[in-house]
Amino acid sequence: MYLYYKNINQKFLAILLTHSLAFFKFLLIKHTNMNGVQYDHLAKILLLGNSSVGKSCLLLRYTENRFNEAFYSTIGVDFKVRTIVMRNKSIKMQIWDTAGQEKFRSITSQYYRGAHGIMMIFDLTNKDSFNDLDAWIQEIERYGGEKLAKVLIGNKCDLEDKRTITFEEGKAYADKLGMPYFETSAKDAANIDAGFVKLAELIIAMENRIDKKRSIVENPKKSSCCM
Ligand SMILES: Nc1nc2c(ncn2[C@@H]2O[C@H](COP(=O)(O)OP(=O)(O)O)[C@@H](O)[C@H]2O)c(=O)[nH]1
Ligand SMILES: [Mg+2]
Repeated sequence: MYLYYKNINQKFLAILLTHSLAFFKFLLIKHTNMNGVQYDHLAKILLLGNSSVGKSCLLLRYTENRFNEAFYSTIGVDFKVRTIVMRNKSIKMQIWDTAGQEKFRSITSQYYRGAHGIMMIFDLTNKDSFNDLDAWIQEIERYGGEKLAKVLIGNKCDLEDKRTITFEEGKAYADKLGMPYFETSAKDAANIDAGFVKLAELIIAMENRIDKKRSIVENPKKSSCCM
């Protein structure tokens, strides 16, 4: 009789152990990327803006701390990754550079799929790139919807004597659309981290808001109304 109970207990312990291991593995898979590095959030970020505003240079500076003097057209779709830690949470940023000719109408809706944030970039020395922002914003609203976090970047602030857009003009445009505004230089590595960190903060805040809304829909509070 004693042996019988001992066997049952062992079986129970074995089952418990197997299930615990499976649960642990599930947790690990959920928060682990393909290289085995853990992260708490994954954010798909798109760099948008006219050709030659400095998108590829900003990406290179932010992910590899390098700068390229030569202009080369991005061939195909390209993304780089950088993981940062904010308030004890790691955020893996998957940052996408636009493919080929960055004319706003040539970017397909496919590119926006699954995106969490947009870095909208213009060149402080090129008025056209600033004037085209309206068309870009329309495109983002059409394909990306309202759930996207956005920041506006005026790049090449090192070229102060060639500047054609003032800080006030850039800031007023961003304020009108409710976007944070940063002036950066990929060449001098100025203010780039601040722009990406702000975008990551907005993405997390937006995710938290969506999670909260979802939990309210899934667990609605019982009405206190009397019958
Ligand atoms: N002075 C200066 N030149 C920059 C800066 N960022 C990019 N460039 C130059 O602008 C050109 C276009 O940059 P690129 O990143 O290829 O533009 P993209 O078409 O938007 O990807 C290149 O010659 C870069 O060296 C910057 O912050 N300052
Ligand atoms: Mg490029």
